[in-house]
Amino acid sequence: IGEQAYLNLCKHVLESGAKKEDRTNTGTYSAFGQQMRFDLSKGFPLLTTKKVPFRLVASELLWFIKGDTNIRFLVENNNNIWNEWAFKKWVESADYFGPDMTDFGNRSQQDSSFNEKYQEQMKIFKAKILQDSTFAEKYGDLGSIYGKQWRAWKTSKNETIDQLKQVIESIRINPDSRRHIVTAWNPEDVPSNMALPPCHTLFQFYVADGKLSCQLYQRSADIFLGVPFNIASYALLTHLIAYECNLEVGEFVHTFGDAHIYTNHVKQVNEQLKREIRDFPILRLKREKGSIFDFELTDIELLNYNPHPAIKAPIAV
Ligand code: UFP
Repeated sequence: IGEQAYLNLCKHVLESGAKKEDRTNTGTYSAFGQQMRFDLSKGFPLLTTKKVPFRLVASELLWFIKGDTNIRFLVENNNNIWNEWAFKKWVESADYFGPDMTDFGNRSQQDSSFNEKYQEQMKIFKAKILQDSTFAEKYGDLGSIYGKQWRAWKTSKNETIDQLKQVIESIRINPDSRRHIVTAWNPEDVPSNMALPPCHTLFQFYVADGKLSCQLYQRSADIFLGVPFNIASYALLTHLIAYECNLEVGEFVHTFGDAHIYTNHVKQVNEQLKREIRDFPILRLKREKGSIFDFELTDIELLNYNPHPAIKAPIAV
């Protein structure tokens, strides 16, 4: 339970995980079908054994909730976590005239002179996204990712389903229902219309004793870099949906398919395992009333977060 559950998962995968090759050719230690639980009434589960950038978690989640799939909103909020996916579309298009950017993810990590060129093109790309709305419409949009599936799932009759609004309605009207589900996994859109087939695949809400709990099924999990972020994101989502439904927060249950540690993260994980757990911070939603669909970043406040320093690691692309 709590942060110890995360550290235990790390230990378990390092000690007993299967050595497995993967799409990115990095290699992983992997375990299938794991679970962690966080009692949200006992603090907000932002890991303390290393610093996790909450601001990025919050702005990405608000972006999903708005149903936005264009990186412009994120870039405006100085959140660059989705830039590479949009950048890829641009550098592979006929509108791009800069130096060759093939395989930029790997090359920028291995070749410093290429990395300079890449950083320069990325800077140009970001500036165009911010300044040129036609360009942003064309190259900033990531297609059928989370925001789209949550808020405007496309049906075979060419209508849309707002899963998030529907699940909020169903929690309010029929809290005991066992059907409070939102799915991001749309077989029709995987993989051709998607930058990345959704990692956080499906989530379900549950109400008991006036408390809202949430369980996420994450099909694939980069335990060191992705998971700390994913825990915080779904914990925040649970808080926001609870606020919207006038409920207290219960538990966040995080269930995994392939939970893996990349071989080039092992050193970092071992360093983190040596650190002592501190108290979780407190989340405060500053709005007295209103809807989460109008929330802004400034409405979300995190108090008493005193983590150990961040630990850097290469991201697998
Ligand atoms: N990944 C996460 N969490 C996320 C996200 C990605 O852990 O929110 F978007 C990791 C999991 C995996 C990789 O290491 O990204 C996705 O690769 P694949 O599609 O091959 O599972």
